[in-house]
Amino acid sequence: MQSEFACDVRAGLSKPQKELHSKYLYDDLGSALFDAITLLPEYGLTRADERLLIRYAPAIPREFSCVAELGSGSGRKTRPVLEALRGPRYFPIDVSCAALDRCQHELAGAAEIVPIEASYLDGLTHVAAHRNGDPLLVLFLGSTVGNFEPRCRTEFLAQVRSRMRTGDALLVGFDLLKPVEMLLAAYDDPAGVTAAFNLNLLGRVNRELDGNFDLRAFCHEARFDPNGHRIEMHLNSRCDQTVKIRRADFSCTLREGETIWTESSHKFAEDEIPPMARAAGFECETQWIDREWPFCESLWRAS
Ligand code: SAH
Ligand code: AVI
Repeated sequence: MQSEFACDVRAGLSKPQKELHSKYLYDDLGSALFDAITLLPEYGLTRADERLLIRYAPAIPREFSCVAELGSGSGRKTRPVLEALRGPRYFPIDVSCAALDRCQHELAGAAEIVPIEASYLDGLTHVAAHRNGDPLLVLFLGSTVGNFEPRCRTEFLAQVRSRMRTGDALLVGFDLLKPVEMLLAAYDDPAGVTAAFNLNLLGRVNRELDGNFDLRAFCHEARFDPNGHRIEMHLNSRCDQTVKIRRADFSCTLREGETIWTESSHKFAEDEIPPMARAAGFECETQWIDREWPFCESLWRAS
């Protein structure tokens, strides 16, 4: 039987616009490359998020003795929240084992840490069963919400809500619309770190599914779609080629210039956030904005 990864790769590469799901960017190497991206001068997103959390964590209501984080990554930015809540029980949820290891190391001493290696909703179901009636704050930082397609986003947020109780809260980070040049530089940096992050997805297919992608036969491409308000990452084939992926029992051909779409990062307007909260069963209580790198931290209450 084929793994879920093999089935998803096969399905994604069979579409007219070939695609690979962005959750597969984060194997051990991918998680390390993402951490490097957060340090790039051109990628201001993580620093903006961190500035807001340092500044406003003390304003988060103190009642939450249980915190779950969706896609915690290394957890570096989360320390001020855990400290403001005076050491709650903290459940980082991530599909990347490497990210969870780093998170435990990074946040040692700030909370009682219970790592959960799972997808977002499965992880949150587990938290719901183990919260012991404690008030719950769910964190969804870094604008990872922007990696969802709009039609899936509201459904996903409603699914998050259905695992929470009335009075619980969700703190969500949104990267706001900004000049296109800033966005293109952030997703196509001159040091090539984002390119390596993107190409590593093909490397992962080779390693885990016995594929024969030649990484040098692809180039990283970041485009802005002004209608969809999103940056898209693609892998652009430099030539006509055929690729075999043995453990997916699949081969595919690519023409020169054809792309594999690997990620969308949606960018938001401030005023579209409160209606999004309402559509998913929350009330937006507060928005904190960073003007240096336009970014919004939005605190929602489960209504
Ligand atoms: N929250 C951190 C990390 C963002 S990177 C920050 O703001 O910097 C996105 C993280 O989500 C990665 O660590 C990745 O492994 C994880 N992730 C991606 N898709 C996921 C999914 N479907 N379920 C759980 N974790 C996921
Ligand atoms: C995790 N996520 C919000 C990042 C983003 O900006 O969409 C992932 C990333 N992709 C390229 N650079 C960073």
